[in-house]
Parts: sequence; C-alpha cells; structure tokens
Amino acid sequence: MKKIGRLHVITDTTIQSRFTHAELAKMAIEGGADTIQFRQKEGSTRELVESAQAVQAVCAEHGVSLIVNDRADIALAVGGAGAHFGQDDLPITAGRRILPPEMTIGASARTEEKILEAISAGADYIGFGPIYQTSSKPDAELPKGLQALRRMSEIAQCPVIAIGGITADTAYEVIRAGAHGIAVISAVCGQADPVAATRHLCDEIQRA
Ligand code: TZP
Ligand code: MG
Repeated sequence: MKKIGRLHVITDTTIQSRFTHAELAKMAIEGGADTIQFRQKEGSTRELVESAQAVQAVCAEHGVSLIVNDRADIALAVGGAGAHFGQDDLPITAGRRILPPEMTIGASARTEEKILEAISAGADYIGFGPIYQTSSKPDAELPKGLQALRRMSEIAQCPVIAIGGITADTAYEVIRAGAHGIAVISAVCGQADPVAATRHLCDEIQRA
C-alpha cells in the first residue's frame, strides 16, 4: 500500500488572492503539511502547468507529495506524486491507464457503492465529504457528518481523507471518527497566518 499523507492542503486562489499556489504550498509545508493538492479550475493548460510546476518545485525541495486535482496529464508533466479525481473527472480505471503504478490516485466517493468501485478500479485513497458545511465548493452536497464518515472509513479498505468545512476545532473529532487524514482549503488558505493555521491542524491530527 502507498504511503498517504495525513494533512492535504489544497492550494486555492479563488477564495483568496493574497498568495499564489506556490506561496501557499511553501507556507503549508512550513507548517507541517505532508501533502499538497494543486486544484485550479480556471485558466489555460499552459497556465496550469506553469503554476503546478512552481508548486512541484517547492514540494520536491521539501520531500512533500504533490497531488494534482483532476489533471493526470499535468500530474505526469510536472513529476507530481499523483492525481485526485472527482466524480465528474476521469474515471479511476482511465486514470490508472494513464498514470504509472507508483503514482498515487485519489478518488472522491460519497456512497458505499462508489467507494468500493473506486478501490477496485485502483484508487489508493478515498476523499469523502463534505463532512461539514463548506463555502469553498459552490456545488458541494449537503454535509455528510461524522457518522457517515465512521461508516465509510470502516467499509473502505484504504485510507479515507475527509474533506469539507474541517477546521482546527474539528480535525480531532474527524480523525477519531476513522479518517486517515484530512484535506482542507479555507482552514489554511483563508487564514491570516497560513503557517500557524497549518501547524495547529497538524497538532490536532497528532493529538487524535
Ligand atoms: N470537495 C468537497 S468539499 C470541498 C471540496 C474540494 C471544499 C473543501 O474546502 P474547505 O474550505 O476546507 O471546506
Ligand atoms: Mg474535480
């Protein structure tokens, strides 16, 4: 089984414009994040590759994994550790055909059926959420809560990364509910001090 990180910081330039993806990655890594997810929906492929390259340079310097959201081609092109596919992105079987076996594939799945399907198609971890209300993803479903997370974590034969509205106040209970780790946007990117915010999340994960 591949090593999957515990704190995935998703760099985001839509909820804030103070920092670039690479600057956010640098601060998150300084605060202790072990995985950076590059997630950018807007812009040309050329622009996305350039931003992802800058993030990968920071990650490589610190030995941190870069996961590229949605784009297997960009993950490969920049030498990232893997890609994360949502329910409307590349099917996991297709992603597996594109990415070499040593690269990590994460899959968003919200039901028991989808989780098992993603795992048998070759996903290395499952992204499950939103756990709580989130304002970072306009089309997010209703919050699933901790009970559903507990159940899905039991069912999945692989690490479950919980996402959606998770903060330093809730990271502890999320991990205690069975999540292997958490993925966050606003709890880092939306904070006045992203380094300190990341450190606080790491402490809570550690405590759990
Ligand atoms: N997928 C499900 S919820 C979500 C994504 C990308 C947004 C997570 O952002 P936040 O700010 O941590 O709630
Ligand atoms: Mg997606």
